[in-house]
Amino acid sequence: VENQRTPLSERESLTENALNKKILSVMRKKKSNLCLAIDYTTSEEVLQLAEIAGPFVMAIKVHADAITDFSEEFTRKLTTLANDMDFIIFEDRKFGDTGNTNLLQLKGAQKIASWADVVTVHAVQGTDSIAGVFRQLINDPNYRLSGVLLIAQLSTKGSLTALDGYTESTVSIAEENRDVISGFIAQTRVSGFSDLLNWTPGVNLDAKTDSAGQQWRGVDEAIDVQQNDIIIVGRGVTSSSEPVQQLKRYRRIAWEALAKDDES
Ligand code: 5FU
Repeated sequence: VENQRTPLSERESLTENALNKKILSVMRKKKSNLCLAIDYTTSEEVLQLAEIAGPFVMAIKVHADAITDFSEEFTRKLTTLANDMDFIIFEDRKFGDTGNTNLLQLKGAQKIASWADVVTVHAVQGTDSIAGVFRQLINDPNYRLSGVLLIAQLSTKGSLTALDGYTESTVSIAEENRDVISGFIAQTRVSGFSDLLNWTPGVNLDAKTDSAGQQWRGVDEAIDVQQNDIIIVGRGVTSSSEPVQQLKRYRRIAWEALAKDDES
């Protein structure tokens, strides 16, 4: 089958990309392919849940520009938690402009390149505005940033990423720049390269839509059928009155589904 997943135990040695080597090792150590999307609007709420979630997740995703009291103190605390609890910090900024502007924004008010391990980038602006600029920061030891996820498919209803050729063109950009681009945001597995990781949002075990464009499906669909590597879960956990129970639930179901590859 095209774009079939390689068992996790074989992936690390097949991977050159430094960020993905780290991610794969964290995943195996913590037995987790769960990334938690914490879309709370105050620093305190985000940090509180990050601390609780730390043991169960391999990554925590934030939207810095949704945090109303965002500050350097917040990112200092978040990076300390990430270092102590071994999770990846993922800023879902979705950069999508000229290379020069992308660079200004990465170093700008929020200093994203200084605290995020990985950021999302739209493919729409083309290779020259992506690869060189991000490579420059990723290779600079003064910045924490170590990888990029390209948006190959959005989870939203009616997304234009479904237009003919868009996803395929995105995948080509990634496959040709695998030192910088460590994977995709997608709904289904989009590349046959086993060193590119497929992260998938739009996962919820108890709801299908949010009436604002989001489309959710279950973990079996996302991991078994659509062959993704990592699930990104937001409100399935963050809107629950029992977040720890939900974290354990999503982590267990997603890990069991992924670990099946290594048994067969
Ligand atoms: F690129 C994408 C996408 O295609 N769909 C998404 O939902 C990103 N996301 C993010 O994942 C979105 O911005 C949220 O931060 C998160 C999903 O959270 P939810 O609460 O599970 O919908």
